[in-house]
Amino acid sequence: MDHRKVLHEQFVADNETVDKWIHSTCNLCSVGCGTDIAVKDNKIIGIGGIDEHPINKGRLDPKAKYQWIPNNSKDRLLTPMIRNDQGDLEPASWEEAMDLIVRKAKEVLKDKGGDGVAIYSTGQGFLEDYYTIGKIGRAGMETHLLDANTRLCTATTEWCLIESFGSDGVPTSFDDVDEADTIMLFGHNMAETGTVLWDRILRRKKATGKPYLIVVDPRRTPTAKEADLHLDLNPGTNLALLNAIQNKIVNNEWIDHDFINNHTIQLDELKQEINKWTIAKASQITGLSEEKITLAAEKLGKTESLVTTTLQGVYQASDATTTCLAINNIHLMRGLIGKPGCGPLHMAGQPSSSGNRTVGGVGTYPGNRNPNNPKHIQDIAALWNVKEEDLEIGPNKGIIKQLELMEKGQIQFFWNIHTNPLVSLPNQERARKALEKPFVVVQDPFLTETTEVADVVLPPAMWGEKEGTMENADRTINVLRKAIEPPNGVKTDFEILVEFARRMEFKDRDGNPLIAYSTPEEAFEEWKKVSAGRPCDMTGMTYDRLEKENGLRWPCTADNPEGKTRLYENHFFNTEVDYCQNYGKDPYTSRPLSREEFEEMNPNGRAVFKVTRFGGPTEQPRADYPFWLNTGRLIWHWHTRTKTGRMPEMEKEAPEAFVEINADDARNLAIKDGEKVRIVSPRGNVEVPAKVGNIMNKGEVFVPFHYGNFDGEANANEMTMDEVDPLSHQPVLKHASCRLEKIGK
Ligand SMILES: Nc1nc2c(c(=O)[nH]1)N[C@H]1C(S)=C(S)[C@@H](COP(=O)(O)OP(=O)(O)OC[C@H]3O[C@@H](n4cnc5c(=O)[nH]c(N)nc54)[C@H](O)[C@@H]3O)O[C@H]1N2
Ligand SMILES: Nc1nc2c(c(=O)[nH]1)N[C@H]1C(S)=C(S)[C@@H](COP(=O)(O)OP(=O)(O)OC[C@H]3O[C@@H](n4cnc5c(=O)[nH]c(N)nc54)[C@H](O)[C@@H]3O)O[C@H]1N2
Ligand SMILES: [Mo]
Repeated sequence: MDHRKVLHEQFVADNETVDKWIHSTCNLCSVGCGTDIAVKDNKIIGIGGIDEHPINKGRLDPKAKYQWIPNNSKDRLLTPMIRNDQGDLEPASWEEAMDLIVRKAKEVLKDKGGDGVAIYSTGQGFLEDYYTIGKIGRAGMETHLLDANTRLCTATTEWCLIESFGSDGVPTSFDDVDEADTIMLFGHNMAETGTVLWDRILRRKKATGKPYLIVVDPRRTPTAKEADLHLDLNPGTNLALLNAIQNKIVNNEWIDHDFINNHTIQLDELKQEINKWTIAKASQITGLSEEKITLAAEKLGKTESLVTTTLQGVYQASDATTTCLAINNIHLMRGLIGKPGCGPLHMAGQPSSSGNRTVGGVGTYPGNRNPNNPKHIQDIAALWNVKEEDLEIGPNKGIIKQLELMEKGQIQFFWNIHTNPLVSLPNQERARKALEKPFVVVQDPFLTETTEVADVVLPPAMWGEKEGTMENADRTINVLRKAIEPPNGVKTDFEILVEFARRMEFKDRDGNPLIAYSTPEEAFEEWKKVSAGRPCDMTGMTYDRLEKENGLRWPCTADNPEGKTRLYENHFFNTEVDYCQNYGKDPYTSRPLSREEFEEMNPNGRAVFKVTRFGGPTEQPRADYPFWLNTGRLIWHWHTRTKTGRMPEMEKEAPEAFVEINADDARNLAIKDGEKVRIVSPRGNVEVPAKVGNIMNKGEVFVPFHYGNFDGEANANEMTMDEVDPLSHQPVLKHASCRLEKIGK
């Protein structure tokens, strides 16, 4: 396997002949590139980009080319494990493992009811898995404690879309990036985290000069280097910048009065807030020059078409949801939404995190339904043939809240599916202690930091070995066919969930099994009925169409069989009182608004300007901790590296953690390039080599968060903060304070 060749975007092990190519989708990142998997003798031997796939037109990300290597890894788990009395994990049969899990779940349910059990899943699985999790979670275990790593990822996307437009679902699609005159990438390092989409933008820019690119990021990232205008603002000051920009646009009358009058409400309320935001005030807070802010406001105020992307520099920052609301406001005041090349493109990160939100495995309710609207709950009860009172309806509890409930001894059964929280959660020491308390099931193909606290480990089949669908960041549903049979000893996530439901004897109101389907395709067919009439309607899709037509965007119905490139083309939003996904929350206290309050606001199909009051980061650099700590991604690695850490080609590029420091700071602290330093935050510390240069501004450092799963590695999350955004409950992973200590060599 050492010598491989790249043929255009096909990538096959050397000297191998391919028996067959199987239709699939890349499982790294939310772009959702169509891929074919090369198979020989029931082994994956390579991958190729699908030329006709509209999203990637054959292109592949560097990591994607190796994503089948971990499947063949020698250290894959091929049998369940149970922790024995000595505290060690030891191999067990599926029968023993499932039996123990079911016994424990029943015990906790009997003792604590649904408040005692939680499922923490993922944005990297299949829609059919998520739908099953939602159904057995709500109607089987009657718990409201459903969450996923999407809480760390794109919970903010969901909330900002609900607040402004009435429901989740990104208004734009990737097709719009091909038409926009201006693209603003806000806290989004697309060159490293969405390489194929980035390539699409850069090719057009090189050929036509368009789009004008604005990049907002405190670091000089590879993305920022291509920008026409790079705004390297102070960390955590996104909203200060956007408030001044909103003010400038409104006061210069660069606004679309007809659109505002006919299709929006509450601009006057917004004006009262943003009127305070002069360019000078924003300049003082953001550290950007007045000229730069003015230029940005002019560009955004005058461009005829605009796509704005947001990602972790917004979602994992303070004022996360409100910052996105400000971006929605700018699109609304300019009327730049629901038309070609226009609209906010609030990104997803993981390959199917949007899908989990859509079908309700993650604390949402299936089909963008409103937990506070009894009619919607009646709908779900009727569709599932369960009693309304048996559907657990409770306030959404994010993972940080769940940690608190573990600390208190309330959550006693915690099922962790397809995520590695003991690397990826903030404030690791707290997370570790909390996760040591309940009975923990971990479903993962490898031993990880999280399996260290597991009572039972279940080994799942991996990508390429199972069938299902995924929803990418622009509402495209792709189908992934099973390329090979999984290795002996593992089961698919879907099979495990269905088996659990059977053993738990979950029933509908007629005494029939709650989960009546047994294949992913049957689950998809059932889900389609649940989606009918809702924003995410998928009744027009079939697995066959998804394969033949290389993905379809929702909504996709009999009337509209090709799916929708963009939402709200008629400028009618999902804010009717009985259609909307939520009545929204008070932005400062996060108190849910009542139906009466929503009716009083009376949006009735119009979009809502939300007031965007700046709060700023709570933990700020100070004497003991004078630096900003920023964390994030490298092009070479995927999250906690359980996959890319097993790809020699990627490991070679970035084998260990490091800290990026500004050259002036390094000189002041007498730290040389490559020298080891200790980074200390109020919560923990790590020791890593320094990378000295000009990527960072003075007073700011950056540590990639990909390390910590393998022995002796430095985990950035020992230092990060578990404070959350009040609306989306997403943790502020991008900003904490720290100091640097020179330790030499
Ligand atoms: N190579 C690779 N690609 C990936 C992934 C991966 O692990 N590796 N993961 C996928 C997933 S799940 C996700 S969520 C996405 C994430 O994709 P991105 O959000 O693009 O990646 P990050 O590096 O987390 O953060 C983006 C930028 O936010 C900036 N930032 C920090 N603070 C601020 C601030 O206050 N304001 C602004 N405007 N910017 C700030 C950081 O400097 C950083 O460059 O990537 C997806 N793609
Ligand atoms: N400091 C800091 N922390 C962060 C971030 C940051 O920017 N900074 N970003 C956050 C974000 S946006 C994200 S998305 C998270 C990601 O964090 P995680 O979700 O914890 O990271 P992954 O490494 O993707 O974990 C996926 C796990 O699923 C396993 N797995 C692989 N395939 C399968 C399968 O088919 N079935 C099952 N059951 N398991 C499988 C893998 O081995 C791995 O252990 O990290 C978050 N944490
Ligand atoms: Mo993410």
